[in-house]
Amino acid sequence: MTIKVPSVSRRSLIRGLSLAAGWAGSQSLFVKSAQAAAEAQKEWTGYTICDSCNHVPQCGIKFHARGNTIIRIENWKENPRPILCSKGLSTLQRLYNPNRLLYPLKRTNPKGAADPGWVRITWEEAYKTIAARMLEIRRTSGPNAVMFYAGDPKEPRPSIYRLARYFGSTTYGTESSVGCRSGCMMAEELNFGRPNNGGLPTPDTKVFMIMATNVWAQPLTWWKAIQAAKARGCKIITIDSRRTKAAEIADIHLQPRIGTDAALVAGMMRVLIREGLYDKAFVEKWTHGFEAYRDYCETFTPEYTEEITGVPAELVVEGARLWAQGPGTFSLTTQSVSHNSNGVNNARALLLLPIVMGYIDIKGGVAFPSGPKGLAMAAYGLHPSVSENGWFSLPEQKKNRLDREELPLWNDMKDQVSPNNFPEWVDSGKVRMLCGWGFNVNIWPSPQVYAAAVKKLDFAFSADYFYRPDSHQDMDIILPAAMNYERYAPFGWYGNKIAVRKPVKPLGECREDWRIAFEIGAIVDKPEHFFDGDPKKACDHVLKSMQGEGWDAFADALPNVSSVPAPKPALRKYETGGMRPDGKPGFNTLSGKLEFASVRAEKFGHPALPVYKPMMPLTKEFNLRFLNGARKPFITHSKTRSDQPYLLEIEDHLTIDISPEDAAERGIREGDIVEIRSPFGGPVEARAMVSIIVPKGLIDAQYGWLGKENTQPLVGRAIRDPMSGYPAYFEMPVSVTKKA
Ligand SMILES: Nc1nc2c(c(=O)[nH]1)N[C@H]1C(S)=C(S)[C@@H](COP(=O)(O)OP(=O)(O)OC[C@H]3O[C@@H](n4cnc5c(=O)[nH]c(N)nc54)[C@H](O)[C@@H]3O)O[C@H]1N2
Ligand SMILES: Nc1nc2c(c(=O)[nH]1)N[C@H]1C(S)=C(S)[C@@H](COP(=O)(O)OP(=O)(O)OC[C@H]3O[C@@H](n4cnc5c(=O)[nH]c(N)nc54)[C@H](O)[C@@H]3O)O[C@H]1N2
Ligand code: SF4
Ligand SMILES: [Mo]
Repeated sequence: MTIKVPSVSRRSLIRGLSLAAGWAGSQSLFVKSAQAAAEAQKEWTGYTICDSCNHVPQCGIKFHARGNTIIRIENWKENPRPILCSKGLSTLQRLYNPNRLLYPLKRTNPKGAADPGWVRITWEEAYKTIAARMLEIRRTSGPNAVMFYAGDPKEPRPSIYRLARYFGSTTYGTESSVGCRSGCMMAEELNFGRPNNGGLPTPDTKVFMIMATNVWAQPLTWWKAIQAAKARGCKIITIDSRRTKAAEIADIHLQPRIGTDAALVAGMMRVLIREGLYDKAFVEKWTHGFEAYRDYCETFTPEYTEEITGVPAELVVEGARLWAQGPGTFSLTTQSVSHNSNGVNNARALLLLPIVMGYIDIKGGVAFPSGPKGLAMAAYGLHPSVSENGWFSLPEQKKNRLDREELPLWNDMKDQVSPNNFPEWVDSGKVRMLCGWGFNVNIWPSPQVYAAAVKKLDFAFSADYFYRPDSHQDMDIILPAAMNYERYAPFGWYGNKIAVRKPVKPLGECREDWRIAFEIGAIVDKPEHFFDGDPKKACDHVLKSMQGEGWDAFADALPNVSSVPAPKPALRKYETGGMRPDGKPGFNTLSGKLEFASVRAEKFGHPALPVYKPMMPLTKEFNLRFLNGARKPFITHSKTRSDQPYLLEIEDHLTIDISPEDAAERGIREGDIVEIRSPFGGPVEARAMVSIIVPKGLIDAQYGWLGKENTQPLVGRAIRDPMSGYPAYFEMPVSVTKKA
């Protein structure tokens, strides 16, 4: 890619100007430039939050700048998340990476050409072109033909929601609707009537269950809290298919084969019920469908459970008995459990364990906090006063949404479209334009199918930090996004604590994602709907709508983090109406109770109970299961490789873990280059690490490496969870052979 960027040095600019201005003019200019030089040397302290793992832990970053250049970063110790990990610490390398996108670009060669012929254009030209296409496509094909999409970046989302909403398109999807945490969140909503992925143990917690949550995917504060709980005597049960750090700290590690959690839970539930260990009174009063589930679990004797899950029969019993020594809480922050063809049900089954014990909204149990007004912002950076996402949930919007027929339950429950059939929508003319933020075809199985769809669109643009050939090659315009050090929006939030930023100015012509969305919105709709294009103004609006002080008061308090008002914590809110919007006792499910049998799932043709369903069978040739995407502490998806090259020094290849037995059987030794194949694709090349982190029969790897190390072509695109539409990233049977 060649991009022509005119460069004018500061000195030549000053020389040219002073010649033209004459002696008197140049003297005052001299004073001004001396001031500017002093300004450029002035040292100051700024604050921001990290977006390098985008898990919304938002660890705080304090930085020291000289002029507009950041020279050093450190932990922001007043921030509730005060410890930076390797990825966070290396974000300065990303900020000053010479490959960063700095200017808007447009293609000058036709789509499909080997060289798109990118040239620099002005923001004005970019916006005019984009807006004209949006309006034209809406006029000829309706608003839903313009698809809005945000990849992993969570921070731009409220502004994109708003843009799509005022433009009138319900074709708004994100990485969360492709395949992240929303599958588990669906399970939470089906069981509890609202999202709840558990929380950390409190001093009253006696047992903590880590459900398929990877320490390496969490901020360091998470791990420290678990170590502290362990030290004060809290028992730990870890349910993870691998022997992770979380497994090693556990009193009992239950290690089911991936995709078999529903069977493991059925086995444990049978023990809890038969031994009378569960909370009978709670179950009778506050739950729905218990008897049907109890009957279902009867088949799952400890021995049968072992047969399916691989968890020894005696551990199934011991695990259940330990869990009964509560109060207990859990952590299911995961994505893995929901990324197979029975994912939502596996997660639903796990979430029945706290329910059957009545560990719900009690001291030391599963907390259901009532946050500040508009708590929805806890979910992926939304705040309704910016996103106006309620509009997407109106029945008339849901009715016309493109996923209505394909995924009725998802359509009913979620306000984002499931974009996994985007290629089919392009082929049938339902989608003609893509407005993307952080759009990455490699999020999907068979990414080439998505890249081909981009090429077929009438028009596509994406805003990103970097130029990504796989995804951007056949787009029309690429926009440079400002990074976390350079933007105001959004602020960080931790319950009711709010951390605003003090940023540097963006490099080149980068702009904040919120600004880009608002400025486009102001052209295709009314400027007054878009905070005059100003992200800071929008943040101010959110803070005030939560009855907080405005932005400036929060900024003045830095480095301290300020709060917005929140209701007093209360327990057993289901007794007093605090769990339902109508204020009645009970839960916000269709039955009004916690559900063993889901009325809503059944209504849309799914089994009411979270039953076990076998995954794609292994074969003689493809005889290993592939856990395609376990997190490592120095890698985030496709991002951290060349963006933050310090991290490449830790590991510079796709690396699989393979058990000592499987390695020996295949003549593979540590460090060997191996080839992975599945019924759907390959070979994918990786380096082998022989490790007991995986049991026999399983290999794991990261996703996000490119070219011959890209693992996504190994995943069958058609294999999905029928409830969420999520791809089965963690299900594929594969073969592993040493490369000749
Ligand atoms: N096989 C397999 N596939 C998976 C997964 C897995 O475990 N295994 N995990 C799934 C999950 S949970 C997720 S979250 C997805 C993640 O998948 P993606 O959404 O593809 O995530 P990334 O690769 O992190 O980033 C996408 C792009 O966003 C850009 N970007 C980053 N931050 C910003 C920003 O603030 N603004 C803008 N404009 N651009 C930005 C990056 O430069 C990058 O090009 O992958 C999913 N796919
Ligand atoms: N370092 C780092 N941190 C990240 C990210 C990153 O890319 N890198 N990504 C962020 C994002 S977007 C997300 S969604 C989260 C994901 O966070 P997590 O879901 O916590 O992380 P994973 O490593 O995907 O999976 C968690 C654990 O589930 C186990 N597992 C897999 N399948 C099964 C199963 O079927 N049953 C059971 N019981 N266990 C299973 C795996 O062995 C793994 O240890 O991490 C976030 N944080
Ligand atoms: S855990 Fe690491 S990458 Fe994630 S926000 Fe914190 S410092 Fe950043
Ligand atoms: Mo994710």
